[in-house]
Formats: sequence, C-alpha cells, structure tokens
Amino acid sequence: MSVSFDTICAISTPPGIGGIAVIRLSGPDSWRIASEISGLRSQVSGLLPNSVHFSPLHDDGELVDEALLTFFRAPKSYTGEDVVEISCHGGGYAAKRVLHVVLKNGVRLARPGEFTERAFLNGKLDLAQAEAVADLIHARSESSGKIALRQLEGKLSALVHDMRAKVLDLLALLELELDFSEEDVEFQTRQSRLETLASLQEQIRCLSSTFSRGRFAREGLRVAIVGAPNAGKSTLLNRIVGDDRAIVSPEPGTTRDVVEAHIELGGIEVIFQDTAGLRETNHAIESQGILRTRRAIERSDLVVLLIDAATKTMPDTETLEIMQSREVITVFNKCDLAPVAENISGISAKTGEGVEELLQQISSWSHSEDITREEIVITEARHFNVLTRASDSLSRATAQITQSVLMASDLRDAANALGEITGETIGEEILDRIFSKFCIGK
Ligand SMILES: Nc1nc2c(ncn2[C@@H]2O[C@H](COP(=O)(O)OP(=O)(O)OP(=O)(O)O)[C@@H](O)[C@H]2O)c(=O)[nH]1
Ligand SMILES: [Mg+2]
Repeated sequence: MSVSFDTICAISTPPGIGGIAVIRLSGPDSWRIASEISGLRSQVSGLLPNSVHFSPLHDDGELVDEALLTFFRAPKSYTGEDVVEISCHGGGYAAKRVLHVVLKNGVRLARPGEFTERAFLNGKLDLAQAEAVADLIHARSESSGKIALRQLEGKLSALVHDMRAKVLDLLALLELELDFSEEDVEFQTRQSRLETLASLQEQIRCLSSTFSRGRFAREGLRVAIVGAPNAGKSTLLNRIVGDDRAIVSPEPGTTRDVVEAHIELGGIEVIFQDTAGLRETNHAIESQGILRTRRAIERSDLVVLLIDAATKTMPDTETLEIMQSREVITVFNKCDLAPVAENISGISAKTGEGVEELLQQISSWSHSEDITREEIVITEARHFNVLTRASDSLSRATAQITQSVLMASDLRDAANALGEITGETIGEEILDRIFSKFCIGK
C-alpha cells in the first residue's frame, strides 16, 4: 500500500555545464502537470507508463525548452508514486527555467532526500538501502562504491533482518512459556537458547568489526606526513602524487599550511597531508603552522613519521607525545645520502626509492583489500551504534537466562535496535535526520 503525498519536484542533476539536466516530479499530479506544460496535454489519457516522449515545453505560450519526458506509473517508479523525469538541456539556464514553470503550476520544491524518503515510506527501499543511495552518490573510490552497491542490493538488510528474525523467534517461544507459566512447560531448552544468543553475538561482533575499515572506505584514510623541518615531507608528498603540490626548499620551515593531496590506493581513497616541520620556535607564523600540524595528527588515521636519515633530527617532544595515541609508521628519508640498516624502512623521496613499498605498507595497514573483497561492511556510525546497543541487550538477556520476564524485555530491546538499521522500528525524528543529509533532487 502506498502512502499518499503532495507532488514535489527538483533538479536531480548537479549544477554546472552539461548536455542534459533532469527535473524529477513525483506525486499524484506529476503526469497532469508535465503534460500541461508540454505539447502532450491532449494525449495525457493515452500516455503509457515507462514511455518517453519528445516535446517542447511552454510557459504561457512562450517556448522554454525542448525536452524528453519519461513517465512512470505508481508503484513502478523510484519513489513508488507517479513520476515524470524531464530531461531538458543542461547548464545554468534551461533547467532552472523548466523548474520555475513546474513550480508555477502548483508543484512544491522537494526537501533534501525527499524522493528517497518517499521510496522508503512506500516500501521501495528499506532504510539501509536508502542510506546506500546517498553513499553511492558520494562514493569517490572503488571500495566505497562497491560497498554502497552491495548495501543498495539489500545484502546488509538481509543479514540484519535474519538476525532480528532469530531474536524474535527466541522472544516468541519465551513469551509462549510465560503464558503457560503455571503449567511449567519449556518450549526450548536453556542450552539451545544460550547457543542461539552466542551465535547472534558472534554475528554482531563480526559485522561491527568491519566498521573501522568501512569508515576508511567511505570517508577516505587520512595520513599525516610529519617530521622535523627539512626531513623531506613535501618532497615525499609530491613524489606520491606525481605532481608539484607543495613547495620544496633546502630552507627548514618551508611548509606552514597543511597541504592535502588525494590518491586512490588499493581501491580506497587516501588523503595525504603534508605538514609544517616540527621544532621549538619563537616565530609566530611557524608556530601557527606547528599547531596545524598537531591538529592534523589528532585528526589523522595514520601518521607517517619521516626522519632525515643523515641528521636523524626528531620532532619536538610535545608533538611526539601527541603522536603516542596515534598509529605511526616511522620511515627514514634521504637514504640516497645516508644508508639505513636493513631492518629499518628507508626511502628516498628524491629518487623515489622505497616509496612504492611505503604505499604498499599503508595499503596493507588499512586492509583495503579486505574491504573490497568483503561481502558486507558497516560504514555508518549509526549502524555501528545500533549494533552495539543490540549486542548489549543480548548480553543482558544471556545474563538473565533464568528470569524469563527480564530476558524477554532485553530481547525486545535487541529486536528494536536491529530494526533501526532496516527501518522496521524507527522514529520520525531519526528518519528526518537521516534524509536531511541527502542533497536536493535525491
Ligand atoms: N638527497 C635527498 N634530498 C632530499 C630528499 N628528500 C628531500 N630532500 C631535500 O631536502 C630539502 C628539504 O625538503 P622538503 O621536502 O622541503 O622538506 P620538508 O620536510 O617539507 O621541510 P619543511 O617544510 O621545511 O618542514 C630539499 O632541498 C629537498 O630537495 C631525499 O630523499 N634525498
Ligand atoms: Mg615542507
């Protein structure tokens, strides 16, 4: 059964110059309004679902554009409602003009994510799938795209749905026993209940453990290149991206701002940050740069600590302390000038020696291969938090195995938590928060 709404519209393609732009209309009046502004008015009763028509578009008799109109009939459309997609000319003018005409005819501008929200409310997608739409749109690397597609296909939903069904089965038998409590019947042994709980906990643990890798896939891996002045950090950044991104000079203290460069490594996006060299200084601008370096370290997933193999100069102690809470790969640079022992990672940012191996090391540290290979990966903090809550409830249920009433309540909490991933159990406020993160037209 579909929920009924008003008719909404938005430009669904990004702004900028392009061959075409698409204006999407969804809702009960979409077919009528699209036919009224096009030359298809007289044919509206004869239009077929899934048909495409070329037509000029008019505003009070004045030609606005020539476009292709695709008609979808509910429930066989993205939103599950009557939908028309108007493909007009792209660029800054035509699409806005067409949108204006549609709005003038009494259609409301869609809120961010409203098309996908309607698809969810009309049962075309569950919540995890709807979130995957946003992820796919924002995916920049192979792994984030693949993960989003698998989630869109419903792989995460199916797994979570299956876990939830097991919890509900446990609950159903337990409640039945409670109904018959006077007769002291047992529909399931305690042992088998404990086994099911343990296997559910294991499934949740496995799924949750993909989160840190999943986050890298989705948001990219932030790697801060840090070290004393002149260690060769900027030279290394330039070598990695194969471009003159940062200024290199023999003068210590060259880099002041954090310079970022993005590359794709093993299917995931890696954001390298070249930073100001770290040393005690009274120079105001350099001090600012060092503060920025420390912030970059705190926000990074991984630090590459670069040390000049010839001078072995280390960063200042305060920064070294901050680094203790981070993951650090230590590398000696300028090994073309000063040889390093075999058991030490040595590179030459200048000649490129060892840089490929360093990238390989970063790639294996991030488990990028696992991310691309793994079937189901959690990328959303929301999903991770829900799984943690479900797991806590199941732990409590296990601890209360002898107290059926309390156990039933914990199982209910676990089922409700899991239902929040697929959207089977979720409040309006959370839904609004999720869909407002989308862009307009999605
Ligand atoms: N021989 C040799 N020289 C290098 C190597 N890497 C960097 N250099 C030189 O070392 C000097 C400093 O290099 P930068 O890349 O500017 O060093 P940095 O760590 O960014 O320095 P700051 O920005 O001042 O902190 C330059 O003259 C580089 O050419 C290397 O692997 N071998
Ligand atoms: Mg530099």
